[in-house]
Amino acid sequence: MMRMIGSWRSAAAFRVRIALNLKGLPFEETFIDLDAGDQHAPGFRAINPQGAVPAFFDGDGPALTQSLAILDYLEETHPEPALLPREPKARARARSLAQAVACDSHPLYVPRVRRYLTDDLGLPREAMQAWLRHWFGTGLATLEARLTGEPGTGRYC
Ligand SMILES: N[C@@H](CCC(=O)N[C@@H](CS)C(=O)NCC(=O)O)C(=O)O
Repeated sequence: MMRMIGSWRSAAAFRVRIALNLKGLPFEETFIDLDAGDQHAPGFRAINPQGAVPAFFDGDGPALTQSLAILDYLEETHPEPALLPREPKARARARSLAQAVACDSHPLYVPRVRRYLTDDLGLPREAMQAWLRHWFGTGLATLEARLTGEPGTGRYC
């Protein structure tokens, strides 16, 4: 049985949940509360020392972590229906779009970064929210520009 530890509003967990559903793979999901700090509990740190969701299990552990690595695992173990196009340049483009979000914009506004800005650097809440809006906004603007302008864009992303 496949199993995921996620969180209801986690973008990284959404990536894996969407892939599992697209591939029609049954799975169980348990949620932890990131606002309550469940990701720092010793029990969860033993599963993922990074203190981040998703943590994914296909049968026995240890858990697989990092959403894009989990997507690769699902693609390799359950190739159909494929998440990636077949043609190498189209595959590179799909990966580039995924990495633009998962590697460049999303890491800038995860809870641990937001908390560091307010609790460690003493930034007022409004300044932290301006940071959040800035990186969310530039990330989404890039994605939108690419999806609008690039010939490879299909119906869904
Ligand atoms: N690059 C990782 C990101 C994992 C991540 O940061 N997840 C967030 C939720 S979307 C999290 O658990 N954050 C906990 C924290 O920042 O304290 C992935 O794609 O799986």
